[in-house]
Amino acid sequence: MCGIFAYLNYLTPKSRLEVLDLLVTGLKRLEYRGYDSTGVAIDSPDSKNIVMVKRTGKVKVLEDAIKEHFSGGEYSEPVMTHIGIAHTRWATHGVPCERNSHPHRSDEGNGFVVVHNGIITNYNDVKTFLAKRGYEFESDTDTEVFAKLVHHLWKTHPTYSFRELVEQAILQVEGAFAIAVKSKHFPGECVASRRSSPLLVAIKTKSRLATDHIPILYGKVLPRSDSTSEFMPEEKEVEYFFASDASAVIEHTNRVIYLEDDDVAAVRDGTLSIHRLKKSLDDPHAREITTLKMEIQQIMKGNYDYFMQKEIFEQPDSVVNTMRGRVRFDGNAIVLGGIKDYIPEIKRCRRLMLIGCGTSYHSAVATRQLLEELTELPVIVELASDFLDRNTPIFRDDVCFFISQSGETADTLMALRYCKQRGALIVGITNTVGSSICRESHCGVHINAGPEIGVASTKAYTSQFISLVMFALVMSEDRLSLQQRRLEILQALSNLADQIRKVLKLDSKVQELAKDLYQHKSLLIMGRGYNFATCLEGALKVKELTYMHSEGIMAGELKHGPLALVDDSMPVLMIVLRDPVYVKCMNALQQVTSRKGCPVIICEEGDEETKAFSSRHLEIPRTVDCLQGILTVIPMQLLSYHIAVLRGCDVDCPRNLAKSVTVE
Ligand code: G6Q
Ligand code: GLU
Repeated sequence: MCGIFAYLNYLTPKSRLEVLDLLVTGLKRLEYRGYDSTGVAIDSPDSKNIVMVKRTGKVKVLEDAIKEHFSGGEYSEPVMTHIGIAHTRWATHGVPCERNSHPHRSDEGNGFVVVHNGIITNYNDVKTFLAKRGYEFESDTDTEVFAKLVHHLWKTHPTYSFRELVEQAILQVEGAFAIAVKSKHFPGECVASRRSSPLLVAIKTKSRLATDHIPILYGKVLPRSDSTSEFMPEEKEVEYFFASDASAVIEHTNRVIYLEDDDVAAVRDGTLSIHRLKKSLDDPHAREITTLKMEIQQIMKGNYDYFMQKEIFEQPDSVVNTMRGRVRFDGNAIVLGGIKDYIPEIKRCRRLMLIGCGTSYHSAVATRQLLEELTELPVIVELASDFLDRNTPIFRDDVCFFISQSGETADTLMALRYCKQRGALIVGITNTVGSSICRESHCGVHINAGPEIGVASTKAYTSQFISLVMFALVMSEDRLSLQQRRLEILQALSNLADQIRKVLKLDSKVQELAKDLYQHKSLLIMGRGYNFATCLEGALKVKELTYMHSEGIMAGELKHGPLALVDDSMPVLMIVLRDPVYVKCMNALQQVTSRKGCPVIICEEGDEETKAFSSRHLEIPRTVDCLQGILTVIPMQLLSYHIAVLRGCDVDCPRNLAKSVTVE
């Protein structure tokens, strides 16, 4: 949660207005990560001070404030070297308001200013320490202690470099953070670091970089003449961007370095160096400069009103991208390059554990039955937070899957580390190349759904679903008795994109349905078997986007309680498809209609018998039972989207939420 963006231009003249423009655009790209308040810090026109603007609300409010605040001509003068930092917040400590917005400062003179993503868990201790030394705090955040701690260290260690000050401060704080620090005492320099929250450095030069890695420095700083240990571009002019993720930098450069936990990246005199205080045996000697494959169009809305809408409609393509290069429909073969060397080990395991949060967890629920069928192994599905609360026993012969769109979710990452320490094999299923979960897994599958900006996950869900189906198919490729079943699934996968297109054509019908439902207080979504996950996921979408109460109900549980909710006014949606649990679903449907319930039925095309139970239905094409969940979830995504629009909710940025939840 929260987006950090910093921009440093070295010998590349830019006016402060241009810098502000860059900062605001960067924040807009990161807004999905948190959007309750924002702020920027740049140099004053005489470069002797730091000026900050902060606002409650979204980046647009900040943008307007900047236009108002910086109209003077002095801000249009080009500066050769400058560093600006910016933040879009998802509050964890202190309500969203200007006072709590980032950047936070060390003192009234703005000596050091900091933007932070994460939580400093020992902030109370640090605060008490600093308060005893005369520091007064002006916000309720944990972040402010960091700025003041750096200031305190600067006063007590006047010979320390900027990087050393930040390093010393980092040693004193606990918790999760990505930070970027700017100082008026160290003009033109920027220091950034991370622990458990994501951060990357992007490099822009005029000509192609001559190197593809930056060596890591350990311990105290080496003499400045040791240029081989630092990144010094061929030409002197260089621009650096620090950002929480790649979507904020891709329009400027595709050359990035993903920082690792406890890396400290410092830019001084246009030179970037990466330091670590301690060296451990498995540390690499250098950080790689990666070339991003993302295209700028991928993060633009195009003709759609909202990112979420665009992402729903991208699903015919995103599911194909997930299978691309992996599924060979002609030879019925599947290769998952990221895990193929581990398949023999996985086949020998005691059990498979699938761990995630929210929508990612639902993708595990959706595919559990197929995994049990095709792997013949016990499959355990866990919510990461609950899994950790229980200190669940984990063994060396367990294979643990960590499913996460962002690859940064704190609960999932903590669960990963817990299982890794206990010797389990770690498989990451993520959408974000270079994310923490990717890097910390032994092996994994990139779902390749493309950037997902809307906070409510849509295309990532269907791609996670398919990735797990592909894994089940790989695990069963040498099982003779399962070949017919595999062929049936492969055949269905090859038709999936067209069938999704067909389901998307229900859009206007779903919109009409949304008009019937949007003023209600509640919506129950019922189903079972392969479609239970759709009920959970549909209800989550409705809750997060529309702020209506919604519940996904296992139809088999109806008579054990939820049936009491049903009457002639309670909106109910029921998934009743022609699969092995059809008869049971029909029982549930009858239980609902005999309590005067008037459900909306999701059924198979042309299923007149089922349709006869209600006047409102959505028909979806027939597919193999284990893939139905992909087709049934799409009407739910559309429905929650349309209800949200009708209720005037912010579709891409629902209240109180953030795309990447990097705190526990
Ligand atoms: C749903 C949300 C949310 C998300 C979890 C886990 O619409 O996006 O439920 O799925 O917060 O996030 P990751 O998949 O990034 O770990
Ligand atoms: N803990 C900090 C705050 O509440 C940062 C939260 C964030 O990651 O946005 O301000």
